[in-house]
Amino acid sequence: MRLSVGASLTEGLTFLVNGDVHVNDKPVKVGELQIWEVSNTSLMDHPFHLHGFFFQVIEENGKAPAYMAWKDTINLPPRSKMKIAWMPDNRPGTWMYHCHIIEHHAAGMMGSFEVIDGDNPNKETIASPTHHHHIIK
Ligand SMILES: [Cu+2]
Repeated sequence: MRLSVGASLTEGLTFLVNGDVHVNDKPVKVGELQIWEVSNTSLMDHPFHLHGFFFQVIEENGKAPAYMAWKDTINLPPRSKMKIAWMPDNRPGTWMYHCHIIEHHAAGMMGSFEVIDGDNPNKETIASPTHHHHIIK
């Protein structure tokens, strides 16, 4: 996912996820490891916050982090990139992530996605990790 800041004639700055505001992201499946790449291409900090789940940063700007820890928020400094891993446990429904700066969140720097029930008979059984690219410009 790409967090970015755009210029808007009417509103000054807009705060974007993947070039858009209030994004509807792809669904994820219960029990399927998520590897997300979150990048900040803007010149300001954006603390990335995932609702309801804890993740581990597995890469910081292409390097292994100094230590592993469970987090639900990480700050993305200007022009930085993090790879995070997390596991959707069995709490299907609509979840969201957003910039933890309330003004950025309110201006649209957020996304929502469905966690799909693993026991649903319509579920596809795919074991490979899903890879989302999220860029913050
Ligand atoms: Cu922000």
